[in-house]
Amino acid sequence: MILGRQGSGKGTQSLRIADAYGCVHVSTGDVLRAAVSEGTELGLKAAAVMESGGLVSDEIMNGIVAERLAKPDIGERGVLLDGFPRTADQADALERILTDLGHSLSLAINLDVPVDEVTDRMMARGRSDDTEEAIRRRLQLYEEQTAPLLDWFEERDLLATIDGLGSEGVVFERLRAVIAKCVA
Ligand code: B4P
Repeated sequence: MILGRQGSGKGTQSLRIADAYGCVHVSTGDVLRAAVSEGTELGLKAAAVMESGGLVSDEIMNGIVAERLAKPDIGERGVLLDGFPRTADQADALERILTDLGHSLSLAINLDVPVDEVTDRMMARGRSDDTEEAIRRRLQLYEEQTAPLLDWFEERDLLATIDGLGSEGVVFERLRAVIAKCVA
């Protein structure tokens, strides 16, 4: 799985990793954005939360991930989780879901990019939820809810912190180096 501040490039690098290793890419942000654009019940619930820079509820997110990880392609190809877990409750749920399915987590990548840089990247990205206020709120929630998970992964000896500054290609080579140790 890959975690990091919003705008650190998780989505960008996840596409490269999935392409290089043939694993399934599960992005909770993509699932939510698809639901919003299709106007489903989930999308209607998620839209306002995302626009404000908030986090969609743990109950909803845990349900989405549990359902997706139960599909057979996950066992066949392996999975890269992008943007989940983001809270302690989601991390506990992930551990339970994987145990129930007979799977386990092999690596947690922390894509480390400083606040000033992710702010610039999100302003340049210009997604509809990238307003100044939403960006400020998202980064505050990251420090409060997601950053403490780094200790959770460290305690389980799963954490690798990668410098996310530099070109996309340079960052990808750093990621490959840690993934290689894990899949060897
Ligand atoms: P996500 O879809 O996960 O997106 P993100 O964290 O904002 O960005 P990411 O890190 O993927 O950065 P990107 O590659 O786009 O979340 C969106 C929202 O969904 C959340 O705010 C939340 O509301 C909700 N959500 C998702 N998961 C949830 C969960 N588990 N629980 C609750 N709510 C959840 O890169 C950013 C920009 O930088 C791009 O423009 C990119 O081109 C550029 N970039 C990338 N790499 C670069 C590099 N090396 N150098 C320069 N620019 C680079």
